[in-house]
Amino acid sequence: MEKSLEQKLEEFQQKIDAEIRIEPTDWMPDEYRKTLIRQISQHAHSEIVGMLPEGNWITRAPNLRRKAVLLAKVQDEAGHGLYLYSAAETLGADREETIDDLHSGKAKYSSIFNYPTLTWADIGAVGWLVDGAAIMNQVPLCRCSYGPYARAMVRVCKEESFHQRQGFEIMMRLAQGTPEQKAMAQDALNRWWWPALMMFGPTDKDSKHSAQSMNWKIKRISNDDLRQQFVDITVPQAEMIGLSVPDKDLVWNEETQHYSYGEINWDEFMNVVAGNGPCNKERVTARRKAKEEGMWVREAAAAFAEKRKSAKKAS
Ligand code: FAQ
Repeated sequence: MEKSLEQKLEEFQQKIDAEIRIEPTDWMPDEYRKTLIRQISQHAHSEIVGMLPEGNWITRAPNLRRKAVLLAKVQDEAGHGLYLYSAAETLGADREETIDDLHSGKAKYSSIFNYPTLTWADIGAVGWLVDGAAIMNQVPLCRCSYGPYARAMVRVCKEESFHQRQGFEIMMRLAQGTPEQKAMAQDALNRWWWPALMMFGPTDKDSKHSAQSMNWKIKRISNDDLRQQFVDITVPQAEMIGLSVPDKDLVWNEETQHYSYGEINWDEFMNVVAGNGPCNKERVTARRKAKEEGMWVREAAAAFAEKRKSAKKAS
C-alpha cells in the first residue's frame, strides 16, 4: 500500500533525527529539496564569483611563489564551484538554468564578493578572513543531512584551510614589514573585517530559513553562533601579528568567555545583497562575459561529441 504523505514525512524526519544521510534517490519533502538547491546553488555561485576579486591580482602578485600559490587557490575555488553545481544537479537542478539565474541577477551569492580588492594586502585579508569565515561555516556542513553536499564539503574544507593559512601568512609578512606594508595590512583589515562578519548572514532573530534548516540538519550551528566563533578565533590572530580589529566596542567578556563586538551595519548588508554593493554589477557582467566568450568552446565540444556519435553509429 502506498504510504501517506504524513507517513513519509514522519519517516523522513526520523531518519534525519537518527543521523542517517539522505541520498539523491531517497524520498524527500519538496521544501527540503528546494532549500538545498537554493543554498547549494548560492554556495556554488559564491565560489565562482569569489574567483574574481582574487583573479584581479594574479598578474600583479609580488613574486613568482605568491603568483603560483594564488593561481592554485583560485583554481581550487573553481573546483569547489563545479562540485557544488554537481551536488545541486543530484537534486534535479538544471546547471544551465542555475547559471543563467546568476547571470540575470536573479540568484544570490555571498555579499563579500561585491567588495573590491584594492591592494595586495587585500589578497591576504581575503584568504585570512573570507576563507577563515568560509571554513567556520563549512566545517559543520560536512555533517549536513544531505549526503552529496556533506561529502563535497570535506574536500572543500581541506582546501579552504590551506587558503586561510596562505592569507594569514601574507598578512603576517606585511605586518612584520616596513611601516608602509604594515599600514597596507591594517587598511585591508579595516575594510574587510565588517563584510567578513556579514558573511554569516542575518542575526538568528532575522534569519528566515534557520529554524527549518536546523531541524532538517542542513545547518548545524546558527548564524550568530558561527559569527561569534569566528570573532573569538580571529581577534587573537590579529593581536598576534600586531594589527587592530576596527571595532571600538570589541571587548573580552570574562562572564561569557567570548568577545563582545559592535553592531553590524545591517543596512549595508541588505544593500549589498539587493545588488547595490560596490562591485555587484561588475561581478555579474564579468561572469556573463566569460560565458559569452567561452561559448565557441562549448559549441565546438558539442559539435565534436555529435560527430563522434554519428561516426560510431555509422561504423
Ligand atoms: N550574502 O535565512 P538566512 C567562500 C541571504 S563561500 C548574500 O540566514 P540561510 C569560499 C540568504 O541566502 C561563501 N546573501 O539564510 C571562497 C537568504 O536569501 P534567500 C559562501 C545572504 O541560507 C572564499 C536570506 O539572506 N558560503 O567564501 C548572505 O539559512 C574566498 C536570509 O538568510 C556559503 O554559501 C550573505 N552573506 O543562511 C571563495 C555556505 N547571508 O535565499 C573565493 C553555505 C544570507 O531567502 C574566495 N550557505 N543571505 O533569497 C550557508 O551556510 C547559508 O546559506 C548562509 C545563510 C549561512 C549563508
